[in-house]
Amino acid sequence: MTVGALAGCGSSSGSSSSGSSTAAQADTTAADVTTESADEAVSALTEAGDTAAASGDLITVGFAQVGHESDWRTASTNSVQAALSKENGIDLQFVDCDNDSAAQLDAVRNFIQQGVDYIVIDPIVSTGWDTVLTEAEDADIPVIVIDRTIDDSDKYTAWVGSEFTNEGLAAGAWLKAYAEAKGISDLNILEITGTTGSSAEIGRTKGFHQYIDDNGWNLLDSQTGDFTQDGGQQVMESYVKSYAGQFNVVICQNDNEAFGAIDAMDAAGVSYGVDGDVILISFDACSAGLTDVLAGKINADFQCNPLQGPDCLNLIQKLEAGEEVPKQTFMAEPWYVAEDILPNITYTNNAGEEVTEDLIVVDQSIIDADY
Ligand code: GYE
Repeated sequence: MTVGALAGCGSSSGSSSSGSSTAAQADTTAADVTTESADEAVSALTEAGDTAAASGDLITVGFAQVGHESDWRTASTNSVQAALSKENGIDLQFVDCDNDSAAQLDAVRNFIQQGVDYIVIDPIVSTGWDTVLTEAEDADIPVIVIDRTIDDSDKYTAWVGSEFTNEGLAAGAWLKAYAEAKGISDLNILEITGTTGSSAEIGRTKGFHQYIDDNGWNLLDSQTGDFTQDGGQQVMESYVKSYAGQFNVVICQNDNEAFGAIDAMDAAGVSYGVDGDVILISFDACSAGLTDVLAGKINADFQCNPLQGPDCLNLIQKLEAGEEVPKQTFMAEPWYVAEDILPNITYTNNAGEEVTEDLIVVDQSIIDADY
């Protein structure tokens, strides 16, 4: 790719043409180099030229990732890193924000300062974004949001992710139908939520609570496990003490929390899953989660697809080509269950449409193909 093409690539995306500015920067660096011998001068110039060529050929992307709190997150990071690769023409800067919202804002500001071509954000929390997104807009850097949503600003180019409220609604619809099929009339529920203020937590809670409210189910308690195994275990350890013998449903907002809850229930001698006293519900459906579904430990697992890397690449390529991109892209996600009792569930989704969706009984081939 030539510098001319690079300038084109910058302008077609509406971003600053950082490809050519990188080359210009390298020239300056080369000109500024002070060396003691002609050989050193030549080698310094060559190095600077190589650097310009190497980075100038690539589209620069900064990715501010949530952290590394779960299996889901690992799959998400791997997917983005595999798609936004040098082979695909992208120089990716990856920042793990370790679930720290302030660090995530800093990472994005740092990308803006560097003048990257694109910024990808998986927002830890859904609010507090308008100022930094305005800064990115002023710098002409398109922002692609993946997975979790930004709810207090529309100053981003595109978002790709999941409809979290539908995940919660589907969990509620499944629990209602499952309890009816099993002849269970009283539902006493303990909830372990995800990171407070994340759109994944907000949507799953909203959807599931609609079923709690509409059906008069008893929500004994709801506390955050921060989407981690440790968090899930700690909350469940306190639940088994405070609510011993009083609960028959545990809903964890991700698989890692469910693994922690399983350890705590095992230690307390509480039986759960297909043959147990407690119905265990989870979200994510990562391969370790589905392994527990197959083993009958988790009754139902509502998938949230973390493989957004290819969509992200596709969006960048379209923007590079000057094409319009959709503001929102939703991932397709199936619902997984342990028992072959209900073929499907019907519910009114977050868009107000009545939908009937299949329930898939997990087998080993599904786990092998999973992330
Ligand atoms: O469910 C959880 C992760 O944002 C959808 O974050 C994602 C959630 C996912 O840590 O495992």
